[in-house]
Amino acid sequence: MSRNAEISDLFEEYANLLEAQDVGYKPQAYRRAADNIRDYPEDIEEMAAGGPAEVGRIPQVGDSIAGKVVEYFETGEIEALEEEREKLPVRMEELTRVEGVGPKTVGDLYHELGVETLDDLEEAARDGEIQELKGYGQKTEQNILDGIEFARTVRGRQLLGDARPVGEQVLAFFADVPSVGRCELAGSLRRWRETIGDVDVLAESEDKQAVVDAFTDWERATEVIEAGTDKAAIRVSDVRIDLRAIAPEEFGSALQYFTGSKNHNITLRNYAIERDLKVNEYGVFDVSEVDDPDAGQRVGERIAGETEESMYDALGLPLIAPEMREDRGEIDAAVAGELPDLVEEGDVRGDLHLHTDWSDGGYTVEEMVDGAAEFGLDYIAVSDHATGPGMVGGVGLSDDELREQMEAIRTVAEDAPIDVFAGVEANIDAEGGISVADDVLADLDVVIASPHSGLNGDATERLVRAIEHPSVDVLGHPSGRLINQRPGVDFDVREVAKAAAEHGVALEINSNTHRLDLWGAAVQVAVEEGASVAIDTDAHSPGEYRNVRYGIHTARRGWAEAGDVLNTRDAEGLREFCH
Ligand code: DGT
Ligand code: CA
Ligand code: CA
Ligand code: ZN
Repeated sequence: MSRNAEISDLFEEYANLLEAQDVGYKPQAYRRAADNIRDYPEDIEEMAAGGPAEVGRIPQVGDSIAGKVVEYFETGEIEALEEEREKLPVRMEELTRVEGVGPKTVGDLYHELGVETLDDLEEAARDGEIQELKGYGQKTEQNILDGIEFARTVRGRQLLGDARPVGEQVLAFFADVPSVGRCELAGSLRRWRETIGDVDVLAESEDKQAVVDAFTDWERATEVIEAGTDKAAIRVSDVRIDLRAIAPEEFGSALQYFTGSKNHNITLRNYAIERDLKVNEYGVFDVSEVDDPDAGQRVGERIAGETEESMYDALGLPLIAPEMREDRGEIDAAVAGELPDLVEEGDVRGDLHLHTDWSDGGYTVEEMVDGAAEFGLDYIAVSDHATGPGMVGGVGLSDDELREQMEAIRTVAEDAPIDVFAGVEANIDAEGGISVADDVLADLDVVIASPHSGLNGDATERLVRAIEHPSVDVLGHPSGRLINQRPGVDFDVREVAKAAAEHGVALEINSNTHRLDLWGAAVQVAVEEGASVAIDTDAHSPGEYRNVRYGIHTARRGWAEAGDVLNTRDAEGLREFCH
């Protein structure tokens, strides 16, 4: 995993600490370096292993900054940063999240009032201490007060892959709490959205207080944020978990409501109103005989609520899978009886994208094969990196090495318990060309082409050019985005999907939870255009095969059926597609 963002954050903090102490010009240099490190396509940790000169290849990163990068990976800290932190022991990142509070203000407020944290800041503002300071008026103080609440709520969104295991631990915890019946994840986590604001959990019980008490007493809770009579919020591993205890007859309606998305619920509610029905977290109510349906939450005759199926059924609709509840046409499709029969976790039979110690993976071909067999796959394609733009020196294979590896893979395949294909992950260069010789590509079974560094000019054109290459079978992580780190190239998904459908190329859903690339809305377009998708893990170790579920649920977010997914085919079917 790339640590570029981690280093980048440290340099941003360093820049802010310097600026807070009125150091001129240096902060700007560190900020520029931080930006470039964050966006640089090579792994900073690997570059640092090559020494400062290697790190210095990044634009705007001079000797002094490169030295600090190497120091950090060697010693675990940057001494200069530690010194500044000692001089100004404030929570810089947290405080500067308040709109209107920059590093200079943080410095002033620390020196004048001893403000170190958001709580300190709020107290100083409430006590009217800030408006007393030179250069700060009542208006500034009020702005700060207004901004604090928002700064508290915009804590960064967590990756699905970090939040999901926490949510599942909550379910396991409640499975052993006697007063709890049904227990389900709700919210964005149940929809498998790629980032999660907070984890929502619903627990069915006749004794709501007992559920709240058990939850807030959970040993994993590092903080109890709030606790009431029927709901509570705690923090576990930096993730906020909202719990609601629900009476049995309202469990289905609460689950429907709190699963969201908000926009799905709004569209569903409007659909219901046209039919004289009222939908909310307490049930579906027939309000045809009611004068004022808005007079209360539980007005009219209650016709559903105990299960989610009963909710949709009362509206004359089939159950809509949580992953589809994003208000992207799913209610119309349900009304028309045209909901897709979504791909399921057991449907995927092989993995086409994985790495071994021939490139940057940590395990041999045999180990990756055995791991795949153990995980239950029918086949894999070994697809190590080829050299090319964006590849760290030495990591990618040359054409000769690819031929050598191809032989080694064929040898392993002879005795393997599953089918093993020889593949490659070739780079798409800035012009849309492929970084491997055509004759080598032609001899490989599966060719993935992926962008790893910037594409010149029109990214759509470059990707389409790669798709048109006669040997390319899969377009790997098409945008190259890293969630919460870099946006990836901006391309016209529909155009790329059309080209992929025309040329028999599958678009990858990379299951690595930093990528999830393609994402749900893009998959939906791809499927509409008749393109296949390939759900791959990009595993660098056997343990990562299990990440495939994140890709499968992303495919479901894009309305994909098993038939839309290349690697639900058997080995023979795959061979045909890649021929
Ligand atoms: P998140 O937590 O930001 O990743 O996203 P969600 O979707 O989990 O949102 P959250 O936790 O604020 O609320 C959970 C669900 O509850 C949400 O998906 C829909 C429902 N909900 C919450 N607030 C509202 C609201 O004001 N209106 C409607 N219609 N639904 C809401
Ligand atoms: Ca949530
Ligand atoms: Ca919530
Ligand atoms: Zn890869």
